[in-house]
Amino acid sequence: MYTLLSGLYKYMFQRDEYCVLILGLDNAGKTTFLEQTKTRFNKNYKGMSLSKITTTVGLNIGTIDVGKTRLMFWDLGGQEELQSLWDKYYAESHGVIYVIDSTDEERLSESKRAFEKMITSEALEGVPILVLANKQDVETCLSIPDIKTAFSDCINKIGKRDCLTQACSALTGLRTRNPLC
Ligand code: G3D
Repeated sequence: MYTLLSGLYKYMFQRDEYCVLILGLDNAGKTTFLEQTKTRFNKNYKGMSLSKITTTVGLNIGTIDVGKTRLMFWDLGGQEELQSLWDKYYAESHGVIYVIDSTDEERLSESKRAFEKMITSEALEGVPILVLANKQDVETCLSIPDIKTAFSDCINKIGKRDCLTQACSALTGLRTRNPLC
């Protein structure tokens, strides 16, 4: 009887939980994206003002529920010295959101190197990746084809996993769909 009731309880109330890493260089907009997501999906969430967010040092955590699924986001600091900590979280993750600052052409190759290191990690093999070309609200930003060119030599390292690139603005919530790979 207990087993039956506990099974019923689990069926009705237990959620599938997935852990999603938010990675990218510092200043790419990871925390802004996380706050925007929490504000949109959590009805009563009163987040901080998006324009007042400063770069992540350490780790920010956020949770949203979508139907019976719970997504736990881990927004990791992107400074060079913190990138070495990313792989400590790989084994736990079910997906990665990689955020690129589309306004920062100077650091695009640095972002590509960090991306390449991440996708070639064995612990992330097969884990789906969403690449966000962020800050598309800025008129002078790089386009998806520009970013695609800069990242072109990584594409064959993505393997068979699902990978999609999306142009967006974490600040405004703007979204346009531009599949890259
Ligand atoms: P990080 O967590 O990746 O380090 P943050 O990045 O979320 O802290 O964002 C870094 C800066 O970029 C912040 O500006 C933030 O407002 C800005 N930013 C984030 N996303 C967008 C976006 O989509 N569009 C624009 N225009 N700016 C964005 P400050 O001035 O506080 O450094």
